[in-house]
Amino acid sequence: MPSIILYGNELSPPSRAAKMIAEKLGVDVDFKRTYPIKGECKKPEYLKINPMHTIPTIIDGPFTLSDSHAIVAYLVDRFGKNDSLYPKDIQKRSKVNERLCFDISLFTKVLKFVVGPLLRTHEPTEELRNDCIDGLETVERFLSASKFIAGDDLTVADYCYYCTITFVDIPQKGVIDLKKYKNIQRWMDLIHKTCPLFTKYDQIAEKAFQIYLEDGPY
Ligand SMILES: N[C@@H](CCC(=O)N[C@@H](CS)C(=O)NCC(=O)O)C(=O)O
Repeated sequence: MPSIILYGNELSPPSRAAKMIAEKLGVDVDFKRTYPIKGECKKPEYLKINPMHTIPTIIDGPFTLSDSHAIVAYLVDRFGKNDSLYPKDIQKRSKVNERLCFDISLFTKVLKFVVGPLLRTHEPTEELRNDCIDGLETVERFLSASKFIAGDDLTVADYCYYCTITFVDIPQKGVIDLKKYKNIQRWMDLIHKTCPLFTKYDQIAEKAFQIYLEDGPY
């Protein structure tokens, strides 16, 4: 079984996406749990491997890579038995890339909305709430045209979006009612039926949040 080092944290949506794809591909992961809020990503030794001071980061032999979107694509190209999660067909792949790029903006909106309640420092403003809703409405439009995020097949984009969108509910369940997004709900049901890892990682995320509540910074 191939193996990589993965710096991440189960509470972090982009880290979960990278970990899920590695597990899906049967890659053996040496998981180095990393705590951004404790300042671990800004330590000189971490900045050497990831100058952007974010998790996730992977190390594959002499090669280091950061940003969950780059990582999930790399893992499929490097270890996938086929290209179904990240198609080689140039138009299909470009559509996946388009959707991965939007997830960066979606995650930023979601993070800004949840970070105050997560750190128990402040409530999100109406503007941050509206930005988050705007991101979800965009995803709702994507899913009105296709079964999955980047077309009619499950791809790496579904893993990234799933981790991002469920983060809306992790620190403040129901504050934005995800149930009213009918296409997102239909898609969530479908991906749970398509890949059991989604249910497994719901539990992993929930457990990480409980540990965070009990032990403080993640
Ligand atoms: N676009 C990046 C975002 C990663 C990100 O913002 N990770 C957060 C944790 S969820 C982090 O490491 N924050 C620490 C920091 O920015 O210093 C990705 O997808 O990997």
